[in-house]
Amino acid sequence: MASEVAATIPEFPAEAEKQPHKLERKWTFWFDNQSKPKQGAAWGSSLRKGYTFDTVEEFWCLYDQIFRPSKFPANADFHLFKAGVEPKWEDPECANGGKWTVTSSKKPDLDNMWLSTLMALIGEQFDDADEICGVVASVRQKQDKLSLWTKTAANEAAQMGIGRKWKEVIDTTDKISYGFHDDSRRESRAPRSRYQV
Ligand code: MGP
Repeated sequence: MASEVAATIPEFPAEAEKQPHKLERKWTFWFDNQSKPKQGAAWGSSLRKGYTFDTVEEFWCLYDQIFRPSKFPANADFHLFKAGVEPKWEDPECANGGKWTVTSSKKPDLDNMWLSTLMALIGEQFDDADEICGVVASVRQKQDKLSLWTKTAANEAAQMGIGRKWKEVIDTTDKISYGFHDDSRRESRAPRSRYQV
């Protein structure tokens, strides 16, 4: 009898299966709370580097504990960038880049699109992963937005591929636009649309 029972009980997971699940690369969360801006403070003065992680388990722990945009008041920005890349135009990986942007007037949409994008990034679902810098969720009074930052704005084919894939990931059929950081730098307003998909 005892041996029959033993035969039906599944074996405990092997030691290797208990190891954390390693991601392809390291990622860093950043946070910028501008809800109470200091007068005259330079852009980026409230930008803070959060946690760097490289396992699936750490990702879920961080996501559950902290990084859910809708929990935050307006004028907060959340970022997930490749480790070593700062979410700034000044970073060498971003300097010649740009961003795809999607807007949302509903908080749950922002959270859903944010999570889908995070999973696609850490799961390396973009073919041209080298082109990706990271993603920014911007919580705003009127309209939230999500921006996917890429590296080589002038490479239209690469950006169009990424834009199409991102629309699948966030499950939208709305048109999305791509702007160059260079234009934002020069024009100091939302960049004009260079590509659409
Ligand atoms: P933004 O945050 O990219 O525009 O830049 P957005 O999100 O359309 O505007 P918001 O009001 O909804 O936040 C807004 C302004 O912030 C720019 O015009 C710059 O003055 C400054 N800024 C933004 N970024 C991402 C950078 C950056 O990377 N470097 C520097 N130096 N300034 C920046």
